[in-house]
This record gives sequence, C-alpha cells and structure tokens, in this order.
Amino acid sequence: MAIDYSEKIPNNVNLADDRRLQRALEHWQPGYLDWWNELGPEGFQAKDVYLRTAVNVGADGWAHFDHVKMPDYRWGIFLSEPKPEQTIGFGDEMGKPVWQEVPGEHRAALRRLIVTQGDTEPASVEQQRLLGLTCPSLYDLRNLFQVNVEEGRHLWAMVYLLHAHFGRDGREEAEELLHRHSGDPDNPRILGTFNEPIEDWLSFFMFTYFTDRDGKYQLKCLAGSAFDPLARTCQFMLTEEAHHMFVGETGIGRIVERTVDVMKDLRSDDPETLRAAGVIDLPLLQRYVNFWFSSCLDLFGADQSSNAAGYFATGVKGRPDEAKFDDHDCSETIEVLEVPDGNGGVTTVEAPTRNAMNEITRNLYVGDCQRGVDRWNKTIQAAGFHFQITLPSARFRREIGSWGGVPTDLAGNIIAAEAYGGHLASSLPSDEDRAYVDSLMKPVTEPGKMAGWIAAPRRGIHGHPLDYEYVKLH
Ligand code: BYC
Repeated sequence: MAIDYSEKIPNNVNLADDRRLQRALEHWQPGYLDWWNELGPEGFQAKDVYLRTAVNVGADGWAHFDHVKMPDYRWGIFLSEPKPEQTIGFGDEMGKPVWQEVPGEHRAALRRLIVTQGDTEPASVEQQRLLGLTCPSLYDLRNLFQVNVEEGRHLWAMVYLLHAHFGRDGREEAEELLHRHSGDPDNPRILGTFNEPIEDWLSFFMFTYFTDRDGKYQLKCLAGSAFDPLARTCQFMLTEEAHHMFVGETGIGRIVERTVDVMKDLRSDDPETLRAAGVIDLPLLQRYVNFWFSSCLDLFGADQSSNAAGYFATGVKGRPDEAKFDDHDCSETIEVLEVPDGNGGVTTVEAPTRNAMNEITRNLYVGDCQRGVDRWNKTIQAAGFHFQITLPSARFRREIGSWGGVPTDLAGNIIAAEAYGGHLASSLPSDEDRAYVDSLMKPVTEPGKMAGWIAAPRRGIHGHPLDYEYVKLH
C-alpha cells in the first residue's frame, strides 16, 4: 500500500481510480488551504519547518523528515493495511464481515461520530494558532507545528470518509467542518473543550497531554469499528497521535524538572519566591491540571448513554483495545456506577454494561493519565520535595453525565452550592496565575536555547542535536 505522491492529494486509497471522488476532494482542497492560511499557525507560514510527513502506513519507516513550508505540507489520505476476512469484533453483529460501505440503518450514527471526530481536528489548530509567537524554543516551535499539520491531516482523514461514503450530506458536512470555529459564539466547535482558548504554552502542554489523550482513546474505540474504512483510518491516525502525547507529557515533565531545579537552588517552595525566579510553581501547575483534566472528562459523554449502547450493539464503536476484553457481547452484564442521590449524598445504580461504555472508556483514560502524573511526581520526589501532583476526582467540575452540575470538591465530596464558587476559585487557575504564566511567554528562537521556565529536552528530533535549526526563521 505505497502512497502515491505524484497525486495532488497523496493517498493510498487509489483515488485516481475514482474520478468523481477525486474531483470532489480537489474541490474541497482550496477551501482547506484558505482555512489553513487564515486560521492556522500565525506568523510562520512562509518559514521552513523540519516536519515529518507520512510516506508509508507500515509499522517501520512510515515517515519522512525534511524542512517544508507548512502550506506546502503534503496532507494526504492514508488508511492502514486492510486485513483479509476481517470480522466485526463486538456487539450483536460479532463475527460477521466488516462493512466496506455504510449500511443505511447506521448511516446517521456513523456520520455523527465522524463529524464529531473531524470537528476536533481543525478546532485544535484554531485554538493553538497564536502560540508560535511565544515559543520557548525552536524545538518546541517545531513540535507545535508538527502537531498542527497532523491535526490538519486528521481532518483530511474524516473528510475523505464523508466524501467517499456519505454522498451529498457528507460533502455538506465537510464544508461545515471549515465553517465552525473554536470559540465562535455563533458557530462554535461541537465539543466543549475545543472552544477553550489555548493562549500559553502551559495550556498547550496540558492540552496535548489530556485532550490529545482523549483523542487516543476515542480513536482506539473507532479503530475497531465494523465500518472498516473508519477503523483503518483511525488505526493510522493513532500512529501519528502518539507523538502529540509525547509533546504533552515531556512538556509538563520539563516544566516540573526546571521548577524543582530552581526549588533546590533556592531551597524554597514558596510560590512568590519561585515566581520572582521566573519558574512555574507546582501549585499553579496543579490548578492547570485541575482545569484541563476536568474539562477533558466531559469529552467521553454521559456515564449512562443509550447512544453508546447503540454504537456498541451495532458494532459502530467499541471500547479501547476491544480485543483485550473477555466479553465482546456485554448484553447480559451490568456495571455498578456511583451517582449523586439528589439529597447531597451518593448512591449506586446498576447500568447495563452497554449503556456504561462511555464510563468504561473514561476510566481507562483516567488510568492512562495517572501514569504521566506518577512520572512527574518521581521527578519532584527525587529532588527531595513532598509535593504531589494529583488528578482531581472524576466527579469534579463535570458538565456532562450524572455528575454534571453537581458541586463537589477536588476529592469528589458533594459540597454546599454556596461553597462551590469559592472552591472552584481556589482549585482552578486564577486571573493572577494566568497573568503570571502570560508574563513568561516571551519567544526564544535562538537554536538550542530554552526559555527559563522549562528544562531542555533529553534529545533532539530524528537524531539531530538540540541546537539544530528546527525552524528556519531567516
Ligand atoms: N460537549 O449520550 P451521550 C481528538 C452530548 S478528541 C458537548 O453521552 P455520546 C483530538 C451528546 O452529543 C476525540 N456535548 O453522548 C484531541 C449528546 O447529544 P444529543 C474526539 C456533549 O454520543 C486533541 C448528549 O450530550 N472524538 O480527537 O455517547 C486534538 C448526550 O451524551 C458532550 C470523539 O469524540 C461534550 N463533551 O458521547 C485534536 C469521537 N458529550 O445526542 C483532536 C466521536 C456529550 O442528546 N464522538 N455531549 O443531542 C463520540 O464518540 C461521542 O459523540 C461522544 C459523546 C463520546 C463525544
């Protein structure tokens, strides 16, 4: 399944054999480029950036690295290799052949999922468009742009599915994906988190750690879909997605490392002292964790969801790494969920497992989030400090599901409505925190140099040294 780069739209789906589809996508392409130039990264479109481009979908050597101007990036359509005689892996249709076309009865559900997935990709590019202007290093600037161009490619991936399999509705949805905008009061992006502004690099690293990880889990759920083109599209997207979470985890890790170095030097954990020294104090970092983690938990949907039950029953959307579960039917089992009892207490309810799929996926996500937190805490401990970064309870600050709108503290205890405002104010980034972080956001663009609030990464990109010119600014 080599990728044809002589085509206007690089692809491994034999686009040249389907002239109608090819024309439709070529018709969409200029609108995409207009969108990229208008709402993509601000200020660097004419610069050469050291980017990786997908050139193969196999496990080895799938990417090519070179300097390229972002508008010239070869955004293409790549599906992972088909598996012969692939069958549906879960739900009522388990064991039957996967679908190469969309069955009429599942059209609405699949369209909705693909549009929701597609909507997040350009949203994130829009959210991050000004960050390049305040990069902490050329290494980070390049990573930001790598993430951005790949989110652009993920939009292409969903647009291909819409054009290839959903006829006129699909073409209309593809247009809409360029017309909704992050934070637009009249025409916002579909999911809440994707309308939150990302104006500083601490937020960017939080987003790539927590929000891209939702992407990983949702893509894993769709990577087992009975609709084979969707499954194979998502399988390949996951290959690219791993780097985005690497950027988040190492970004926060490097901030922690720099802060504890300064804490050691100054023998102090006093936020004021640390701020005077120009680093990000750990309680502030914790408040950013509280904000982004709680926001991202809502992206998994309600804990009891008939939508999710329907997706599982029909084979449209499964659980992450579905093959690792023992029971792929789940029609005979229940999950016990903790929910508010409506009188300030907590009770349990039994939900059919199929209805609790969102909660199952969310719990796996929480476990995965914890792993990076443990690594950051090791850095703090190794430096001799007792501070521990913690994930708030999954009940905290929720807007969707049983805990939506229920006032709780960070530990998940229900608290009085009157106390909630104060608790939120002390748990989330304050205006002062944001202003401080903002004051640190000064661009550092000399090769090899780092801003004072973040440690250097362990190594450069693709074997290059840290002082390599990852973005050529001159
Ligand atoms: N905000 O039955 P429920 C990524 C709505 S990130 C607003 O629980 P369901 C990326 C819901 O639509 C991954 N509304 O919903 C990361 C429903 O509305 P209706 C993106 C919400 O369908 C970084 C109602 O509430 N991919 O790739 O089970 C950078 C009841 O909810 C929200 C996907 O999300 C919300 N947070 O679950 C770049 C995968 N949550 O029908 C990219 C595709 C729920 O009553 N999407 N609602 O009008 C899905 O699988 C599902 O749509 C959801 C929701 C998991 C999001």
